[in-house]
Amino acid sequence: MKQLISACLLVCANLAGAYASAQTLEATDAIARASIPGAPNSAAFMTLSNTSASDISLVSVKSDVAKRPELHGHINDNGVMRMRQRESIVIPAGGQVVLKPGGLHVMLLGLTDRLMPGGQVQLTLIDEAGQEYPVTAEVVDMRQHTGVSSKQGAMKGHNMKGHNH
Ligand SMILES: [Cu+2]
Repeated sequence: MKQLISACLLVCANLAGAYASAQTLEATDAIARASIPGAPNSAAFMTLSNTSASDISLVSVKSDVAKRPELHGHINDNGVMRMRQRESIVIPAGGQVVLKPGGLHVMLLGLTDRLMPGGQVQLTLIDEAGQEYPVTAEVVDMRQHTGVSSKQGAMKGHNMKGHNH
């Protein structure tokens, strides 16, 4: 009887410990790049905030929209930025990591369908302990977005110059 009780105490303590140290990861501003017809790949970007007291090391990603979703980063290869698959993306305890174009990103290789602007993409980030973090990303036409803002910038510049040229 005494053994049973101590066994229970041990298990209960472990469960409580596991619950207390449950890691939480919040994804904000999650977007996926809309794909043009026939484009095989896309990418997703977001801000990841680790609200737990332990580092979270993401090691893989799942998604139904791509045959091979991967964690990617960029490396400087003799002055040329190239993207490479990463074994992990670590979000430090209490810290943030931003996934953005030209930096870390979720690569969506082998799209199973076209990503249309206004749609949504479901991603599941997985850490080294196997814990899953679901993320919903809004599909955004980033090409058009960039074009519009640079056009606006150019027009602004033109207006500011006035009749000087
Ligand atoms: Cu990539």
